[in-house]
Amino acid sequence: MASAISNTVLDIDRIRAEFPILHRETQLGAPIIYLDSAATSQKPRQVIDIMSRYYEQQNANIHRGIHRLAEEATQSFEEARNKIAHFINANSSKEVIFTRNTTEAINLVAYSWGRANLQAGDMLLLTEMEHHSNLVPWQMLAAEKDLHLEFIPVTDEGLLDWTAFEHFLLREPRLVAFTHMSNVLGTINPAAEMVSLAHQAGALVLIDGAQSAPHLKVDMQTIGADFYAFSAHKMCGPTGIGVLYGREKLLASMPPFLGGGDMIRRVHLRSFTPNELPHKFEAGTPAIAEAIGLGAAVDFLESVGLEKIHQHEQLIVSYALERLEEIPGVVVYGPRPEKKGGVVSFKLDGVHPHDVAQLLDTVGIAVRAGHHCAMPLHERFHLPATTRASFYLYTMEQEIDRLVEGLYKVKEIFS
Ligand code: C6P
Repeated sequence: MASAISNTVLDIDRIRAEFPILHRETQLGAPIIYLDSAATSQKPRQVIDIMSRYYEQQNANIHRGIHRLAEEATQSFEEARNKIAHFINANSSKEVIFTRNTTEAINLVAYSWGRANLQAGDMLLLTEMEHHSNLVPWQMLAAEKDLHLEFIPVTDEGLLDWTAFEHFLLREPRLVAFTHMSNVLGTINPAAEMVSLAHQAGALVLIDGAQSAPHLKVDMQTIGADFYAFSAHKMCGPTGIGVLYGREKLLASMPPFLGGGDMIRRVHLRSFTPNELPHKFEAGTPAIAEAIGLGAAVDFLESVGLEKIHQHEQLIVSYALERLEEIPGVVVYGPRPEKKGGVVSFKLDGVHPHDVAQLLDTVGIAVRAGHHCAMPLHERFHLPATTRASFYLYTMEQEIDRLVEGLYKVKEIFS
């Protein structure tokens, strides 16, 4: 049963009823408290059901067969693409490329656009708050092509250093690549403003939307980025599928990433002609059931409303910060609630973050501990690791209360 804050914006009981796993009891005989949605979200019944229905009634390969099942499967797959194009307000479904996840989407840009367009000495501007997915592909490319990487620093408050950003833009980077929302600090970066400044400086912009697309209304026309990458599994959809949005003209000018079936129009023994967008970037049999599952996830999120989801998370994160800061010895990283999404990373003095997470697990609370695939950001704050609680549309304030009780227990054990 939910209480005041939880029901301010959303009908939380109705939402939670859609997620079977939230009713699974732990060894303690109570429902699990899942505070690890930044790692992966839980899935509503309509996503699980549509994927089972696909395998029970439609399963066939797509874009190949001319039999009824193949036609139906192709139609469902392409309908999912259309839903996603609508969800992010792309100009056309040709701008929606299915990948395995955010990581593969960013690698696609590094390999295809990066290899074809960058030359020795070119500069790429990243930030200190990037997930490894938006660092390592560029490091690999920089080593191969002798590129120059620069990083917008992060302030003590957990925001990007704007003066440094403007300063770096004067050096005319070819690409600015940044996360829309940090998976550690929760910082929501002012994406549209950053894109506008980067474009004025002549750079293209890639945004890592892994943590933003699930929680904020992301509109490609308003944000204006050239590339935007996200993963289904963090937005109520299945694992194994992600999206690269790219501006159509840009994608059309880029060489294919992987070679094989479906990405070609014609093949001869010594040559091939690539297919049209979006198929040019989708070699081999794709994750068909997963794309359909992502389509259902997008329907679900839209039925609740992204604005409402964000408002709910703001209330939950404000409450979480207020409660956590009451606990002596807890230090929380990242900006104030107005500038952040539903992610709270913290340390508890004298206790290793892994011990915190392990002890919380014994009382049925799932959080993540470690560097969260953002080692340079942890180095920036002189931290080997943090404990992270992350929230979603199904998170209730009572779960925050249980987290706080759990942390007091951890303190007791280590005192
Ligand atoms: N962050 C977390 O616990 P993939 O693995 O490709 O779906 O997403 C990668 C990724 C990229 N950017 C950001 C900002 C992310 O948060 C993630 C995934 C998870 O924080 C798993 S490490």
